[in-house]
Amino acid sequence: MTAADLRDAILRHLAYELGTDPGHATLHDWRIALSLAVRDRLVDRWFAANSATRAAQPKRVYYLSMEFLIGRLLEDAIVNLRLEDQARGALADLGLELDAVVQNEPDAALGNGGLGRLAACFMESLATIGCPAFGYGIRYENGLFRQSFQDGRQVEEPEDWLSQFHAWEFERRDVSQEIRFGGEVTEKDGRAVWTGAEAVIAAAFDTPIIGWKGRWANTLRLWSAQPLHGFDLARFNRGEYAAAAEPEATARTISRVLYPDDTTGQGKELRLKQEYFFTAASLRDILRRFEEEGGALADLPKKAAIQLNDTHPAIAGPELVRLLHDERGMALDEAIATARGCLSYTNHTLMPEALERWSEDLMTRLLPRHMQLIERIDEVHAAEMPGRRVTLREHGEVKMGEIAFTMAHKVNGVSALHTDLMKETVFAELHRLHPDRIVNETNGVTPRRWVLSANPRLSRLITDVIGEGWVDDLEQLHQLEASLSDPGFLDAYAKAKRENKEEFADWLAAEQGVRVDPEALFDVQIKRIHEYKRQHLNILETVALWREIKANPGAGWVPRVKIFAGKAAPGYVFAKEIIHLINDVASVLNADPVTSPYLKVLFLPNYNVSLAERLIPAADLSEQISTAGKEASGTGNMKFALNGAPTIGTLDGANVEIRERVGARNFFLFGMTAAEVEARRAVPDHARLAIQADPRLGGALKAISQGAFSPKDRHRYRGVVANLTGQDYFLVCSDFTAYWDAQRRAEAAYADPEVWHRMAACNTARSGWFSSDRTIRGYMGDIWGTVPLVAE
Ligand code: NBG
Repeated sequence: MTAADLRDAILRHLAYELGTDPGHATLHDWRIALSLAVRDRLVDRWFAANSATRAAQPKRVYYLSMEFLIGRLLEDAIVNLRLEDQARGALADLGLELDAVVQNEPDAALGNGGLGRLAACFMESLATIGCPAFGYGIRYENGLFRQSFQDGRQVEEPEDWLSQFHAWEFERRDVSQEIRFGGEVTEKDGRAVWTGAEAVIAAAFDTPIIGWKGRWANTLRLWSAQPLHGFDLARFNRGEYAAAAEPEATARTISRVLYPDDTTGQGKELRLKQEYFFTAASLRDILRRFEEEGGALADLPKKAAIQLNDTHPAIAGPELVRLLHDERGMALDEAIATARGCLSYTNHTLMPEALERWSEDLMTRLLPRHMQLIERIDEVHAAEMPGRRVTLREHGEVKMGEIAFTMAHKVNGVSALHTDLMKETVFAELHRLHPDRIVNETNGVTPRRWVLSANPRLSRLITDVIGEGWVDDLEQLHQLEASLSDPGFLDAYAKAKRENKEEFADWLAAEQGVRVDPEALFDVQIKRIHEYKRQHLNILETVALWREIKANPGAGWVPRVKIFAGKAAPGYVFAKEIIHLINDVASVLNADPVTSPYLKVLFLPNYNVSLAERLIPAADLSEQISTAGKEASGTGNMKFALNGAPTIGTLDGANVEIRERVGARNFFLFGMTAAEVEARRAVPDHARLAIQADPRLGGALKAISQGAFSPKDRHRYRGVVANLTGQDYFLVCSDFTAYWDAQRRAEAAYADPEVWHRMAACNTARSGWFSSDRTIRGYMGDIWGTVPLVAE
């Protein structure tokens, strides 16, 4: 396809799909027209992959996930179809710039954090590798909330990404499932019959996901909840308009928002309904496909690898048993074994409170048959494993982590450390019973999005030096090793980073009205706000540094911009206070004429994939400072390393593996290990001891508690300070001094450009292992037993 062909296709779509002529087209219209023109090419590849799959009838992968944080899709499609030059040329002919058009697309906010972004990277890698796969999830109308700040406080607004035409999905009116809740279980001819009382329709919307060079494409199928019967005409005619629309409103609630506040009973019920809704619809879809291909039910595990992304779809175990046993008459033991042969489960957190538990009351009310089956599965498991202590229910609650584990043939952690800790902590007893079940698959990220398209300057440089094979064989980055002592290469590397920083600074000035100096060290912490991730450790160090600079402004400080971004869960009060504190500190510091040339603080609102793509290539220093043992893996850490931002971090999650690979000299390590954390917690008064030992920490806490950053409301941070000086469960105080020292080491390195750029380039050259292609190959070999196909 030439640029002229693409231009003609754009004009055709503009006229015949949008009904607009070029004289009246807005940026939005051009973006849709371009998307449709690119989509045409993508659909051809999609059909080719689908027909190859139909012909081969291979084992397919089904990735069930509550989140798919896919972000923008147009650029991905253009890059993977290698249409970049054509798109630039076509748009130039039309007087437009590709970047502006691409950035007009809203992010698909169908996820929250690492778990959802991992699912998106996996979908792209599956397509690049040519592994036949479906992603299954929910088509949230409003996704995750949109974040803004009011007087420094987080405000949540509904995300309306679907209010615009979404060019990448196809509604499948012929594919839908009826999903039921509640009701009762009766018996007929010795079989349980569940008659659900409430019903909704799960309607399918398909998005093609294209791999590198368009070699393969898979489907992301998202379910939307719709009412069984449209609206109630009789009530409408009686003038009860709102009541007439009620069934529709109630049904739509299920696919409205991601993670509705579940601190209330209603919120919990809605969440469980969402989980069952998409899991049940997906399993039926999988069985339908299998049955159409005419296999014997016992062979299901040969044809379907169903991956549960965290516990959200854990109800898949009991549901699949129900579909096989109740609805298809397979013996219970066999149904359990067959389901287990298909299912595998990824654990993404060791935080016990994050492993889902549902009250038996709620389960019995919403899913009465599943509750019975969970009891039966528990009995069967107990019979298989004499002497077992673990149960699937406890204290009136159903334990979804244990159900997922028991019903899976493989369970994986997402980094080496996390997998070891899983064996020792949350799943110790289950691991003892099933010593071969837990495996590790360290996370990865797709280099197409996170290097090639996010960082074109660096990508060009890499390709100039080693050719473009690295794009789908990221270990080839090792070939850069030979250039690490070449001053010409390091200069070019530094120049690319410098230009990325300038571009980011320009964007900041234009979009946020903030000026930063691209010479300064860009120190970046972007991720969900959580106490274990310790954004408050970072801001405490910032306050301490500010006080030092103020006391001694002429001491040759290395200018630094601290950049934060991230959302706090709407019900997580403490996380919201951390956001407020960072914003308050920023107001004071940025207005301080003495210190602001050396130290600025920014909290960018509404963190999303697009912001990460903009910021990571411009970052100098990557903040990965969680309390050791708490961050399962991290994937942002990998993106920073690949893009040449060394890590300041603890020995947690995948940081451990990053440090092993990039080399200890190219990583600013600090803090306690997971084992030391446990020991430290046992020391009475650990926070007070740490504060006494480090006057900088004491001074920073005092400034905050005396209202230095909240002069009109001096006690605003009393709670935060009390937490830190009291229990300090996440050991912010105990790690403070080590963190402070590591920051000074980072500064000293940054002050010597030669040292710094070499260190940064080492991070790029040695991070090739963190490709999600490598991760997916691991799942294919260790868990799924699937092989790639080739499309004609
Ligand atoms: C997150 C972990 C991260 C990890 C991602 C992807 C959840 C529940 N877990 O450390 O916190 O990188 O999962 O595995 O979102």
